[in-house]
Amino acid sequence: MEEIKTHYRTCNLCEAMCGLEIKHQNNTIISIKGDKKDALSKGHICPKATALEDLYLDKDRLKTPIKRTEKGWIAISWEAAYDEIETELKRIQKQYGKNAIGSYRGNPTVHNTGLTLFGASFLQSIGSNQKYTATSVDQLPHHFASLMLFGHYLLLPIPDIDRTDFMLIMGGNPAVSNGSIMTAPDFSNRLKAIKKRGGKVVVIDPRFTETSKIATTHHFIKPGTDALLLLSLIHVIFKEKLSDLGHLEAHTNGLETVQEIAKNYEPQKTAKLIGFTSEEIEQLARDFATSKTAVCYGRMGLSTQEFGGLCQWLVNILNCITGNLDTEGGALFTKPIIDIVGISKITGKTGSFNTRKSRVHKLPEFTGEFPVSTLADEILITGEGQLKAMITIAGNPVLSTPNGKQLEKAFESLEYMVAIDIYLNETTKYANIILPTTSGLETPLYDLVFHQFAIRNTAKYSEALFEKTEEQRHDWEVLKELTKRFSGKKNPMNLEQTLDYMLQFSSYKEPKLAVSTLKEHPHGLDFGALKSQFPERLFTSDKKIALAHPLFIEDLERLNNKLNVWQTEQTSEYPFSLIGRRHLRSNNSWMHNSKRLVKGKERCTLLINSKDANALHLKEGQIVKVTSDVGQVKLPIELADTIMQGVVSIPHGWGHHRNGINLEIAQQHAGVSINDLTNPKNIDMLTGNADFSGTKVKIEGV
Ligand SMILES: Nc1nc2c(c(=O)[nH]1)N[C@H]1C(S)=C(S)[C@@H](COP(=O)(O)OP(=O)(O)OC[C@H]3O[C@@H](n4cnc5c(=O)[nH]c(N)nc54)[C@H](O)[C@@H]3O)O[C@H]1N2
Ligand SMILES: Nc1nc2c(c(=O)[nH]1)N[C@H]1C(S)=C(S)[C@@H](COP(=O)(O)OP(=O)(O)OC[C@H]3O[C@@H](n4cnc5c(=O)[nH]c(N)nc54)[C@H](O)[C@@H]3O)O[C@H]1N2
Ligand code: SF4
Ligand SMILES: [Mo]
Repeated sequence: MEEIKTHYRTCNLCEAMCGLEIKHQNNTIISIKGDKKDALSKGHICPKATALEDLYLDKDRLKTPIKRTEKGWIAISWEAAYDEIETELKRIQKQYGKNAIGSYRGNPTVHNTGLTLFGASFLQSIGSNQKYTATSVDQLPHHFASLMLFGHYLLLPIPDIDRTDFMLIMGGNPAVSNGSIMTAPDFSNRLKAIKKRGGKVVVIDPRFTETSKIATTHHFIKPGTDALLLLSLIHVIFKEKLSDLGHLEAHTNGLETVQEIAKNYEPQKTAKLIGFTSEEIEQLARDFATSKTAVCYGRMGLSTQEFGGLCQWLVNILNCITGNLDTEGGALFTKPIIDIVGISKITGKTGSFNTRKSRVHKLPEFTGEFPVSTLADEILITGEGQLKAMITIAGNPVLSTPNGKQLEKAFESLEYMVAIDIYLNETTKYANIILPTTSGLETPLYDLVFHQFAIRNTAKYSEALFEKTEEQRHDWEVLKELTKRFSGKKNPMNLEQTLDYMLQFSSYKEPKLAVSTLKEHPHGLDFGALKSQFPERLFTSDKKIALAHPLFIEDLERLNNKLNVWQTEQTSEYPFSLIGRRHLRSNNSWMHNSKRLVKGKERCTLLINSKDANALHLKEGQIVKVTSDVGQVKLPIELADTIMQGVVSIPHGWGHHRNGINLEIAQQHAGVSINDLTNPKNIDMLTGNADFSGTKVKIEGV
């Protein structure tokens, strides 16, 4: 019997980067607990951490390549898989051109070092400009706003939650999601600490969420109207002369323009449409602006709406004009040891917009990718430039992007498809070959992305806990081999060498940074709280913040037109607004195969206000039919007063009843997919991001 050993690593399931302490013996896990000495998380974990064991042991998780044949899926060797993929994709390139191969990269791409580091060069070797990612069903408006305002799409403001006196949370539920574009492990206690030091937390959300429960105040808001609320808050701040840019006074452009346009949004005009009173808006504006420090944080619910781009712009404006941008207690910018933003001084990759348009719907490119809402049409609609093959990497777009059913048809029609994924699921079942990679505890991890979004500058490298088996490959090994086959060039570096190479550019010199140094610090290294970095850190050519970028100003016309529509809104065939919700024991679509995470009360329910349910004569637990303009699902209802009247909610990532998948436990808890109702035509026309917060639906008892 081997002695019991302790392994320290970072959990890679969500953005919180919690440190784990794992006791193990003879390749068996004895316990997974929070690492109290972790530089960032100080012992916090959530229930998903222990599911890393389930992921490791999951019998359904793939270990060797599989190929779809007429007689079903068969295991094949790595060599045979690479050979076939090379032959088939090169055939397609020859016949239709390089742009006939599309790619979609999903959320775990940014949670796995190998996928983050080696994915881009693989796609470069394929040479297609048809790239898609989960960004355009998530945070694209954040990147868009940062590119326009600060000149770099990754220069994202992070709320300084540990020092702020006032936090305004719009469209985020970090008590459950554990924070996003705000790596803040143990968010709930950090929030409670704001209140303990005499500060306030205000949540604005169509649902009284788990975050609302621990906040000071919660306000309902009509889905999709946040841009109006933000404009009205800004209106009041200017009108009452509460604005003060502090140290950024001399480093902005366009302040007068913003001030001028805000004049049009007096609360008396907007309040009713938003679901507030004008007094409430005025009070909120005053509270925010007069607080010693304050920060507005707008997340998913603000990005995935019709005016997502305007929302994220206005969040920055609100912080900036109250002296809370780039300041302690406000929103700050990080400086991680591997500084992807800083490195762009060398690479020049600061982001791009609208350098070309998508073929079918003429949607703008953003930093090399097109909005995923247009993917199905790019495959289904014939013509020059049509997609004939797809590569998916760690993504499940059938469940996670609008109108999953249409995407299924599209995938079915492809000539060839490859999936780099660990499961045979709703998306990968359409692949000809699935290439599985090591996952979770079998992988080394340096969080390239989330150190960039964390509330403190820390650094940590985790070694793999378990050796991969003979048959398994790491994601970076798979990507390297494929890259070699398509580029003809061999990359001499492995994962650690690549990280070492990047660490040479670090601005931190003490201690001298290399993977070996990081290995000596298994609990991570702390480089302190975030600091003010403007104007030096700005990437705009004049080193000023472009407060009134013309793209935003022009887009206001769209909002104003909508304002008129809202003012005259008649009764509709689809009277309810459908929003999503997350659960602490779910992780998008792919963690439902863990028994300990899915057990208990059914979670994929339609949440409806009891008054609305009464009016429709619906009873708790009853099955209802939910219909939108693209589809229909049936599921049980759950009555609650925590959701605004006229709004209903279904969590995303479910719908495992589809044929041909191999996820035994998930199939027993199938649920339905909200994205069988969402419409890819609903997008934020400014940024191209999907707009699924507030999908119009009707509800009938069955
Ligand atoms: N209606 C609605 N739709 C939404 C959302 C919503 O709130 N409402 N949320 C959106 C958001 S924020 C996001 S990020 C997207 C997520 O959208 P996706 O990224 O498309 O979906 P995931 O469910 O994260 O799927 C992850 C895939 O990666 C695979 N995988 C997991 N770990 C690994 C690994 O280590 N290696 C490899 N190779 N593969 C792995 C899984 O098997 C799964 O197939 O969904 C979006 N869709
Ligand atoms: N447990 C768990 N954690 C996760 C994930 C998970 O699936 N499960 N997913 C991870 C991922 S990929 C991401 S991107 C993050 C997302 O992290 P968050 O942004 O915190 O995500 P949500 O919990 O979806 O919160 C969105 C909130 O917006 C509200 N909302 C909807 N429409 C509107 C609107 O029009 N206006 C306003 N003001 N609010 C609105 C919703 O009610 C919801 O409370 O979470 C990550 N963490
Ligand atoms: S909060 Fe996120 S990082 Fe922390 S243990 Fe849970 S899933 Fe892992
Ligand atoms: Mo996400």
